[in-house]
Amino acid sequence: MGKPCGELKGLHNSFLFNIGIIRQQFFNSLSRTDLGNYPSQGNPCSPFVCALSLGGNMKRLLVLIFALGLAAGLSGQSDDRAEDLRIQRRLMALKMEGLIPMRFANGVDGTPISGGKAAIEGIGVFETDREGIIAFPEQEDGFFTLEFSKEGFVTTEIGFEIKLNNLSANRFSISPELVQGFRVVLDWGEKPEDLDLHVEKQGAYHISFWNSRTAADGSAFLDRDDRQSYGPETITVEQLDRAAVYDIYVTDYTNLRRPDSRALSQSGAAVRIYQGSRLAEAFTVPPNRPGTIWRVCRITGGRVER
Ligand SMILES: [Ca+2]
Repeated sequence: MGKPCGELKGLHNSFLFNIGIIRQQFFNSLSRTDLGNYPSQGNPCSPFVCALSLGGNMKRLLVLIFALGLAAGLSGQSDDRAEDLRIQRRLMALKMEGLIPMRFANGVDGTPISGGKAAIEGIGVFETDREGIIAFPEQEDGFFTLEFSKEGFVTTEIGFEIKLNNLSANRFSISPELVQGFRVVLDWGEKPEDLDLHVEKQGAYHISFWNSRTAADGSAFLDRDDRQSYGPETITVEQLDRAAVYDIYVTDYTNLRRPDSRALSQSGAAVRIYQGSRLAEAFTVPPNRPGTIWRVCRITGGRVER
């Protein structure tokens, strides 16, 4: 979801494979079609120029200009973006009605959780609709806790702050239950667009979008990368090695070249660590600090260290 992709076909509907796709704005973003399917990178909402090289022969280079909605092959990504905008408009409409909306999503695939129960201390119990949304009346400023439950998901306690009827983050990702191991889920706000979650098992593997997406032995993997705000971005470690040390951190890819940026600190980022069928720990990014890396925590001896 949210990952731009599409198909390249020849005039007679034949699949075109082994074609290099080069985004002109990002010379390093080269991908190759696999049986006609191609992945793409970057912000899908801006028109872009891309070059296609046939079988690596640059003399037969074709240059195409894609604009959003004009290239049929890109309709998948525009659908995702349109859906996101539609949800944002719906949340805005609820706020105009004097309500405070919240969204709940599956931490592994980002889909909405419908029929979930959100019990908010002192306010009431609400059931998520088919878009995973609840809405409750405006409140005085303060700190609140809610307990989210649904069969098949880890019952999760979430603390949040309401300030001038706004939430620092209104989207929460909930982990499906695990049999063993642990799962790390990152949520954040609208800005920056691309945060990256990392889990590094010392001396063994480093899982993130930019490192390995799957450990060599298959015991840990990136379930989901998000590059269009909000998350979730999720890493599952299927086997918890109690003798190992795991470092968990978040980087701000959008502002990688601006080390003094405060965007990560202001992103409302939250990391939840689930073990088995329980929420082990929850962390929120420290406010008002410059930097593009947030060292969240370490897991040693099978326990999360704060
Ligand atoms: Ca990301």
